Amino acid sequence: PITRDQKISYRLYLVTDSSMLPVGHSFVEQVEEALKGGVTIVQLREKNLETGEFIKRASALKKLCEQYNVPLIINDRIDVALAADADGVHVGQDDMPIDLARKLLGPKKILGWSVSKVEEIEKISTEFKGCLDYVGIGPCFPTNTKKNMKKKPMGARGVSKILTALEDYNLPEIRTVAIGGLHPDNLERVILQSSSLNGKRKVDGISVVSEIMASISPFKATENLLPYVSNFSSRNYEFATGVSATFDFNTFHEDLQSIFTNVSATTPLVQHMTNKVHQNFGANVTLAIGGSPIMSEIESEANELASIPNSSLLINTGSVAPLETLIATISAYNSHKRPIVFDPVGYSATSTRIYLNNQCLSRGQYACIKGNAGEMLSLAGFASNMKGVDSGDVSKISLNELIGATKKVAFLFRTVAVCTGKTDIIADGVGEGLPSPSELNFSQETVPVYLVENEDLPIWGCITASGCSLGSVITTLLGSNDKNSNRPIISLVLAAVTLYKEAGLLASKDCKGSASFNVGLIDNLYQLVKHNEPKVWETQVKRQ
Ligand code: TPS
Repeated sequence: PITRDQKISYRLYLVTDSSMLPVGHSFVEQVEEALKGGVTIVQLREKNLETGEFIKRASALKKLCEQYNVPLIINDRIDVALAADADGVHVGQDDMPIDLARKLLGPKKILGWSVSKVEEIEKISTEFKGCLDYVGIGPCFPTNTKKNMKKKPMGARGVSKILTALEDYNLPEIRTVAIGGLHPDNLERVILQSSSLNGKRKVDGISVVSEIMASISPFKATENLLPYVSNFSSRNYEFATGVSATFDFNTFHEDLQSIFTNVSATTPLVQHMTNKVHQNFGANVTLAIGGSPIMSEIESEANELASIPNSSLLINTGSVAPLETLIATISAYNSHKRPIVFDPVGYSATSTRIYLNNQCLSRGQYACIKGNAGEMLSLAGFASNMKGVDSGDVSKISLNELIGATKKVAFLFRTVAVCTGKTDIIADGVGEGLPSPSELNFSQETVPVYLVENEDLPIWGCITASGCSLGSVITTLLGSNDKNSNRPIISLVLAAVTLYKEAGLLASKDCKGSASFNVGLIDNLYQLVKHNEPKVWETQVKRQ
């Protein structure tokens, strides 16, 4: 038998459900195909079988799993597990307490628990100390598999919270799998984003039900999942932007000129889903720097737009588009590996906005997330008193605190986070700027940070959509990227922020007031790109 002291692989954990088999498929054959395809651990989950039938099925499955040297876990029923001599038991929050389960199960069998809260991890370190082998963390996403699901989907951010708690409570022995609504279209970002804040812990595997049990070709479905879980250590970002590059800050300034040349050469198609105040200004800003703006909130054309070479997407949640349209568009750009910039307008101003923004955040991978100080602080989970969609009273917040929040957002969402303000803070949570792309050296603390600064210009606050339009500039530059130019996201974001701040500085010098500043901003963006001499710009990027 397989015992808990052996090294168990949780890489690809199949949880069964006999109610979702395709017509004509037998339960045992379905599981055997999955075993052949490469699942590393199996859980028999039966909610409606009589005890006798349950034991029969468990015994049959035990024999089968043995042939593949894969452990068999029984859901909930310790008696069934003992009767069939299965290798372990998985219990949910409403099932038997963990210490009791361990007592009944004896010292050798594997014991797992479904968790979703930090308090549950605390219990593992106190009253349940030494009892458990692994936890199933979820649900990540909505799922139809579990009836009457009481818990809300937690997204990768929730998984990261649990992984961070396992580090905080010093539980290195507990293994982890993520579960709930996991499918090939979201696995890469879930695996990339799920990480403890100290960077030491990723999930050990993922667990699925419907992806395999409801498949007409369970062997293929399993085989298809394996590559996602077999390279946990990579920080490869190619799936989100189609490019893969490393960043060298020492040569960044020399590259600036060709970054802007490449924008004109590629004329990126920049889809804006943005608020009405920004639409016209954003379109003009995009045109001024050589992009081609399209204001579209039509779900049925998202896929076509995303498939156009050098397309990119700006989502500004001041947009009036329905959530389903936003999510469908996000999915389209993610699946075409085209970059998305996310601007969570007024992130925590109302519960409606928190919900909308969190839904968007958990349903996509973003190349860049841009916000003002208030937005960045609330995204990072630090308290912030947001007033409407303005940046609230952040005057008492120090630059260091803002840098901390920006690093956290960058790391949590594995994105390039931009916090706008007097000093713009850019944090590279993709870690393209690190000399050695070793996953284990990468944590919230080691996220590289860059600062862009020129004069303090209060006039920025006197025009509408100035922050939103930085989003347009970043998105345009990201759109210019493709396999041919293959630039790191961070270099394009830094170039965009520098250009925009420089244009603002020049516009402020010869404006009469906010209206001519507005016009001057567009004029200067146009001139700066046309003359393309970044060497003479006053605005500078520093590495922190
Ligand atoms: C290892 N659980 C949470 S979500 C879900 C289940 C069964 C359904 C996912 O289905 N962790 C482990 N085993 C469990 N039984 C649970 C958690 C509970 P789908 O992949 O079809 O979305």
